[in-house]
Amino acid sequence: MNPHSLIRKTLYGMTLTMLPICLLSFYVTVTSASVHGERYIGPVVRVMGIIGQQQCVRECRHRPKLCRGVNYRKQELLCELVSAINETEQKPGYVRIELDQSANITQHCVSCSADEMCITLSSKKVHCIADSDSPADCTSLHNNNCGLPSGLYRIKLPFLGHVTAFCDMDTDGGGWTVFQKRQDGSKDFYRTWTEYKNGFGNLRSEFWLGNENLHHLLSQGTYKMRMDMEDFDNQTRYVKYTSFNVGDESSKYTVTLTGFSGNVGDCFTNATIAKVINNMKFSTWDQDNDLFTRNCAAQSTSGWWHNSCNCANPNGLYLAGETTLNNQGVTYHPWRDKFYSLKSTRLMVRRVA
Ligand SMILES: *[C@@H]1O[C@H](CO)[C@@H](O)[C@H](O)[C@H]1NC(C)=O
Ligand SMILES: *[C@@H]1O[C@H](CO)[C@@H](O)[C@H](O)[C@H]1NC(C)=O
Ligand SMILES: *[C@@H]1O[C@H](CO)[C@@H](O)[C@H](O)[C@H]1NC(C)=O
Ligand SMILES: *[C@@H]1O[C@H](CO)[C@@H](O)[C@H](O)[C@H]1NC(C)=O
Ligand SMILES: [Ca+2]
Repeated sequence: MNPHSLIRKTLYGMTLTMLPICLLSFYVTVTSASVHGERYIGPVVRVMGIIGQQQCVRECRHRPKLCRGVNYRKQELLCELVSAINETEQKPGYVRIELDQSANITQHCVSCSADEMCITLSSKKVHCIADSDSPADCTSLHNNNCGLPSGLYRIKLPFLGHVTAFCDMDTDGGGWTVFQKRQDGSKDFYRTWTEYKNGFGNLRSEFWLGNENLHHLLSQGTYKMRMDMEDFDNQTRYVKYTSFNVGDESSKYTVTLTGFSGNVGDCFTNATIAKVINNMKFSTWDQDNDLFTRNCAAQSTSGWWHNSCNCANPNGLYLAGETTLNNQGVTYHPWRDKFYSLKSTRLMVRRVA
């Protein structure tokens, strides 16, 4: 153990034992509202297992620039810290507690960043302690905590730092970090290279997580990929791949996959399909990296791993069902052909090693 982390550990140990004495005097005037049977949708910025409700509230107070409230589940002693309290949902077994972090105690913490905990060791001294131990993806959140619901969580990616992601904790065993979602046409997906690089949309509805995020997320290990889709007859299909990787920007975010399974034809790796996705570079209307003489992204109105041009176009226009436009919609050819725009799609990854 290096000296730095030893000091941090010691400090943390001291903090825990001193907390009740030190902090009560500061926080005694702070009111908090709690509601049973509900939780904040979040984003959840931190999950902590096996701690009591009062400690959960304290953990929130220690992060005055990050935490606005907590979701607590007594049954599992599970604590979720959230950074937004403007949206709630009914959820049996939960209590949600709003904290007033605007009280002037936070003035002691102005020197701490949002990624640090503010710990008061005495009335004079405030320490900013790095809030280590952030989850690397939705898989680790899921594996380390029982029964977390699907929703928004903060994860920490190499080089990029903290990023909020949508975690699917329900489908096929859970633990999926979602990188694409279509469901209602509320977001425009005909976007530039830079927008696809950085990500866009609304994590609560439709979004692209971003090629840069996706690349760094996948660089952490071996990941599976799963694509779920639904048509307007409420039929569903999925495909799944045992390995999925996306290169960096210098490779134009080249995608590689292996190990197909699913209940519909394989667009991603079936080598007998001329427009197979495997090994393709990413293309947008303003950056043509495809194998076609013309511009596939412009022709299919989407950013995607175009070949010449594609076998699936999940980022196409939201045309909602039958259409006369040839392959401009949200298509998946082996299922509902080029003239049918799907109701919903979801692409997501889960770490396997
Ligand atoms: C809640 O707040 C978040 C960020 O603070 C914002 O993105 C979101 O749109 C808000 N939702 C509503 C319903 O106001
Ligand atoms: C915090 O202190 C400032 C002045 O120092 C004051 O204007 C403000 O109202 C105080 N806020 C609260 C919540 O007490
Ligand atoms: C599909 O499901 C939705 C919501 O459950 C329902 O309102 C709709 O009638 C269903 N449509 C068909 C074609 O079954
Ligand atoms: C692969 O493509 C061929 C030719 O298009 C097709 O017959 C076969 O069913 C496909 N296999 C899968 C797994 O999709
Ligand atoms: Ca081209």
